[in-house]
Amino acid sequence: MSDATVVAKTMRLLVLNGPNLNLLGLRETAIYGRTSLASIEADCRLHLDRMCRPTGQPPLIDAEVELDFFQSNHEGVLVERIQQARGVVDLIVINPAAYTHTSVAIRDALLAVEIPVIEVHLSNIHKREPFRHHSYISDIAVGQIVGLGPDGYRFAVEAGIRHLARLARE
Ligand code: CA2
Repeated sequence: MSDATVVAKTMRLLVLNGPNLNLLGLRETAIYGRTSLASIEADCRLHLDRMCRPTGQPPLIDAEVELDFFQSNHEGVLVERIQQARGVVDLIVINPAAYTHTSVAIRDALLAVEIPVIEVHLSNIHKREPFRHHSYISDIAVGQIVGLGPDGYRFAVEAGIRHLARLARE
C-alpha cells in the first residue's frame, strides 16, 4: 500500500438518472450514443473494482465501495430516492436529465439531505440550446462533468471516491 492509498470506511455511492435515460443506446444515438445505461453501470462497477484491486500495484483506495444505480422518469420518485439516501449514502452522482433545467424540487431534496453531489451529463449542455445552459444543480454540486459521454459516469464515480477520501483525511 502506498502513501497515496486511502484507508476509509465503506463508501456508499448512489448514481441517480433522470427521465428518458432508460432509452440510452436505443434512440437518439447521434446525440447520446449507443451505450445503454446498463453498460454504463457495468463499466462503473468494473472501474471501481480496478481501483480497489489493481493488478501489480497498490490499490488507490483500501475501502469497500457500495454502488447503487437508480433511474426514474418521475420527479417525485427521484425526490423520494434522494430523501431515502439521507444518512445511508455518502455521495450522490446525478444526471437529472431534463430535470436539470427545471427542477427546484430535486435541488431542494439534494440540499435537504446534505449529501455531496457530483453532476454528470453525457452531452455538453453548454454547447447546446440556451435552455440547457442553466442547471439547478451546478451551484450546489462539488463539480460538474459534461460532454464526455458514458465515460463521464466513470470519472464522476472516481471523483466522488477521491472527494470522500479527502473528506476522511481532513
Ligand atoms: O446530456 C445529458 O446527459 C442530458 O442530461 C440528457 C438529457 C437532456 O435533457 C439534458 O439537457 C442533458 C436528456 C436525456 C434523454 O435521454 C435520451 C436517451 C436516449 C433517447 C432519448 C433520450
